Amino acid sequence: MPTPKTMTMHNDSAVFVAGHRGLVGSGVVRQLQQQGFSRLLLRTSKELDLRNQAAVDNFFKAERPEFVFLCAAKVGGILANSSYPADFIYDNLAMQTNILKSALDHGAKKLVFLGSSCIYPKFAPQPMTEDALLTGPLEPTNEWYAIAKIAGIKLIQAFRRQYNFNGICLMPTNLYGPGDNFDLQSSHVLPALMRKFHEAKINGQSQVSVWGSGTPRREFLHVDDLASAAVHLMQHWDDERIVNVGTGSDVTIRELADLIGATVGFDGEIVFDSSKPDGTPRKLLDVSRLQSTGWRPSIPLADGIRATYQWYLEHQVSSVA
Ligand code: GFB
Repeated sequence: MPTPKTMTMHNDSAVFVAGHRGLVGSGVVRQLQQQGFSRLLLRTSKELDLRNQAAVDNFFKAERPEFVFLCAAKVGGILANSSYPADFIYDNLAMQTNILKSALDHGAKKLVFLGSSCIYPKFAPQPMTEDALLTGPLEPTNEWYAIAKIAGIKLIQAFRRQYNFNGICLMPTNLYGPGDNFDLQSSHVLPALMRKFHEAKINGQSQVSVWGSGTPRREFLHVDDLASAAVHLMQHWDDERIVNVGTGSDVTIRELADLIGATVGFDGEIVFDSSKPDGTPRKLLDVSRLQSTGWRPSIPLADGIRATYQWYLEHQVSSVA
């Protein structure tokens, strides 16, 4: 089987960042701009509905992106995932399939696909190596999203094998940072707690409710680190083997809550709401494959939380009721 040719992005390469308004896509755009890439192709979801195959195909036909970062995805926290299973499986399957097929048909040189650490089995040995994929049952709260992402990986591996298409798959851990979703129902834990603690401090509340038992462990990566890894791997990884992207260390939800509470300046009580799900007990990535490419994260969690809180303070007016 022939191996796809190594392809390097140049500053004037046409680069499509799908989902550039989201947490990940906006981080990738900032990273590309900082590194001097000047031909970025960007479309809002209003301008281009990625679930519409004909629209996606027309876009690729007209613009001929050479490199593609597939950051567009329907994402959300534990409650959103279990409340809207159809959106999480359908939207993700449709967007990624349309983009991949058009990238193949219109000669894109390389594509980076972003998956998620929730593709691994609920009780995978920790830290989770890439080989844990498809070795056991998934966490039920997010199996719809996980199945879509696993299908994306398999689609890319099949395109590589059958069509010599140069696509690579990165599996990021839980992400956070500027541009995150702070809606209390649909967000992930980190932005949700930041907003809850902030509003409790402003309103003089003595308690904040944190979902679940506080014992699950999660690994958090700042989106600017993820974006730097994605650009690095676009330039330096050419292999059908998937690559975990994380920090290699994790915290309990209780520790995270303490850290965010201290950063925000909330000095009341934290109460755990056991009527809400815990989800996977632990989700720590083994990052040896990533490290073997020479990449390391640079933003410690405490610094990242401080910077994200600063961003939240500057942008919260429109996001807080
Ligand atoms: O961030 P989160 O929703 O995602 O929840 P997952 C992580 C943990 O934080 C769970 C707890 O144990 C939650 O119960 N938690 C505590 C909270 N308070 C809150 C809160 O106010 N809001 C939220 N959202 N959680 C998602 C998956 O799983 O992670 C997705 O559903 C995706 O598929 C994403 O993989 C990265 O880590 O549990």
